Amino acid sequence: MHNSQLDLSLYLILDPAQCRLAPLEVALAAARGGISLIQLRDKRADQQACLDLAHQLQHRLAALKVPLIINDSVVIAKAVGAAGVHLGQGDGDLATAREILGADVIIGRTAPNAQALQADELRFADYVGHGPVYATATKQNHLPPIGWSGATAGVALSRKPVVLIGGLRLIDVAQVYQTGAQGLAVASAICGASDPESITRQFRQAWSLAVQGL
Ligand code: TZP
Ligand code: MG
Repeated sequence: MHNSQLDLSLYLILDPAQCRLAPLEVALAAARGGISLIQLRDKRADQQACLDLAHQLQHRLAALKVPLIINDSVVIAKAVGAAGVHLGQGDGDLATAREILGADVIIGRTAPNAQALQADELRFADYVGHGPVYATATKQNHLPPIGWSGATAGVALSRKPVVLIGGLRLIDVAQVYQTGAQGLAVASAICGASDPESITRQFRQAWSLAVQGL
């Protein structure tokens, strides 16, 4: 399965509510800047608008070989032929998602604590999202921030690749790498930028430097 080539290093959470430019433009700019993965996190009530945006993104990103992950919805992921789905703790069980989507589709799970990181159900998942590292305005009613010591402990505990999330900025990239995580997920740092391509490129460079130990 192509999931073994999963590159979580720089993971954009594309949240239309956070975007300064049109979401599709942000996604394409991030792709040019070197993003490794894009998750559509569209909390709008208008399901048709979500589906239309998912279709457009899938069409454009597949051509650029950037995997598109759909947040919350196995149905939308399946309908648009997305590369994957990301499911929070309340978004349904992973065994069913795997059964519906098949072996080649990426399945991510939010795992905010030790219990979730060690859950048996993760045998159906390809990666976990862990955090929030910092408090963030992007996610409503999020759990208390885990900080860097929590993030490092979580990564050590996890049997799945970990992407850290929550309030992460450019200055945090080296620290993310030092936890042993496979990458970082950011929403507002890229969506809220006036030049999302440039900031993505800076994230990419910072990650490359961290990998090289510089
Ligand atoms: N889950 C935990 S924190 C978060 C999600 C979806 C939001 C991350 O957004 P930002 O703007 O990078 O803090
Ligand atoms: Mg969810």
